[in-house]
Amino acid sequence: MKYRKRNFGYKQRFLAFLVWVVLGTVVMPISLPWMSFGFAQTPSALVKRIALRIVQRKIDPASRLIRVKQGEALELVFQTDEVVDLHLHGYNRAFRVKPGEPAVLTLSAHIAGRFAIEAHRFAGNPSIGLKPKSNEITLLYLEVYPR
Ligand SMILES: [Cu+2]
Repeated sequence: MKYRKRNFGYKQRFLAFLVWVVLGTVVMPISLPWMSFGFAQTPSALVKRIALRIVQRKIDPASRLIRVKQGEALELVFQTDEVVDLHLHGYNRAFRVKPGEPAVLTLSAHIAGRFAIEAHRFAGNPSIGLKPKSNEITLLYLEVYPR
């Protein structure tokens, strides 16, 4: 009887070890990315992300007017074919965008109104026939509607 009991205990410990191995190698690696994905998804789902591409000193006509509601969280992702200094009026945000390096302007649209996003300086890009230029050019408008 004593021998049987000891044998049963060994089997139990072996089963517990198997469960531990299965949890560690299969269940946790599968569930952890899903858990973190869930946490990351909650705040980013509330952010309005808008891609904006500057080509030959212009924004695509369909994207020249951004309309949002006051209080909305925005991510304006700029791409460009030459180095350009941008300025969002009203919110007074100035930033530089370089080719091959998307620049993200994060913004909480708390001020209602119509605001120009201007290019203050283009650095030029000889490979596509662009000379440096320092005029202020309005590329697009951001319209923030009151709640
Ligand atoms: Cu400006």
